[in-house]
Amino acid sequence: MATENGFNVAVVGATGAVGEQMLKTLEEKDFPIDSLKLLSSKRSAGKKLTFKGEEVVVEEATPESFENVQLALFSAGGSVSKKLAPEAVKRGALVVDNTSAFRMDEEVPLIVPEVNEEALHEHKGIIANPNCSTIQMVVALQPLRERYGLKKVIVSTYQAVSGAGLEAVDEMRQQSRDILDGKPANPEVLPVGSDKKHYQIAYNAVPQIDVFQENGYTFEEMKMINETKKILEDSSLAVAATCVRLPVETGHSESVYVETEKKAASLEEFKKTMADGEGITLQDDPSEQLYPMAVDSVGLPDVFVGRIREDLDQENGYHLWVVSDNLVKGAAYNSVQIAESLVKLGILK
Ligand code: NAP
Ligand code: 3JM
Repeated sequence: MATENGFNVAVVGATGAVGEQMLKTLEEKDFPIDSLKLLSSKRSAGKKLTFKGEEVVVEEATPESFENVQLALFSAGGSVSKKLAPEAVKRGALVVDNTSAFRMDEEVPLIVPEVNEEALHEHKGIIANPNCSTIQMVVALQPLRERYGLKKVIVSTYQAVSGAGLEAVDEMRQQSRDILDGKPANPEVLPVGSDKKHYQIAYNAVPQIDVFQENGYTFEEMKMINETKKILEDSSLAVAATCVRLPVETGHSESVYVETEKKAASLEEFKKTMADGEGITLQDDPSEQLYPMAVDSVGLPDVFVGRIREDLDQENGYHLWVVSDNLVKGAAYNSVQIAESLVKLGILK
């Protein structure tokens, strides 16, 4: 039961790149919290983090950590979620999971509140937060889907290094310094820590995010494809993705080609439809060189859309440039929005 003040909340992976944003978002949104547990691996247990001006000691995450917890926000990797999320649910907690562990599970709602908040009612204890690249794309697609209907989506991403965690950010910074100093790059983390080979990210573009699947797509690409169909509840929607890592610290950019069922009356109407979409900020004025850029998105919850053009050959074809902070709307902000929706809908009480 909630006390009169709020909820007993646990953040799993509190010392990570997403965890840091999670604490910031809970603070900024003033989410009602009665007690807060910050959990990590053994490595960071004992470390102190600050929440609303008070020090909180980080504890090692164990099944018992979730006794008396009502809301558990997980972002410590898929294997931690697979092991501990069921333990949290067993002890009565609602879990909002930021990993890919349960996203495609039929019993698990996959939620972007601007798009499918109502699906939260079908939860069985675990709610999944989609992949960062999927979230910003479906926020941009939602107003188009509502007004024109969607037929096909082809996306190429330009993804930031912070999406791969704090170690990857450190690696990019160190490599940049080393290369400028004329030293070798020495890659050890990217593109995927556990994969066979590692490649330089500084001054490079790497067309591999997450591990390769048998069909030649990477897991990140398949996450975008499958999650988009699930969130938009449209298995017949054609979706293709190519995911690329760039030496950008924060802010994912996406070039999105979309074919709609119905053609917009005019490009102006299409742009206004986009501008009126929930969570979207339109930045689109070629005469002023106005378009979204990763560096301008940092720390903000908006999905920025610009460079909107009609395709020159395909009727009902449009091109968009979609940018958002991958750790904010792409992860922490969306999770806390889900928590707020759970309260609003009377599911978390
Ligand atoms: P990160 O910076 O590497 O941080 C990893 C966090 O997980 C740290 O707090 C770490 O604690 C904790 N952790 C690692 N192993 C653990 C264990 N065995 N038990 C408990 N905690 C453990 O990574 P990140 O960028 O924050 O991402 C974390 C996870 O969030 C990712 O693996 C991914 O699944 C998910 N994620 C989702 C999105 C999204 O699109 N929604 C985006 C990015 C990440 P220590 O300090 O003790 O190491
Ligand atoms: C973003 O170690 C892991 O299982 C995490 C891999 C990962 C994921 C994932 O698959 O959960 C790193 C960065 C994600 C994600 O959001 O899909």
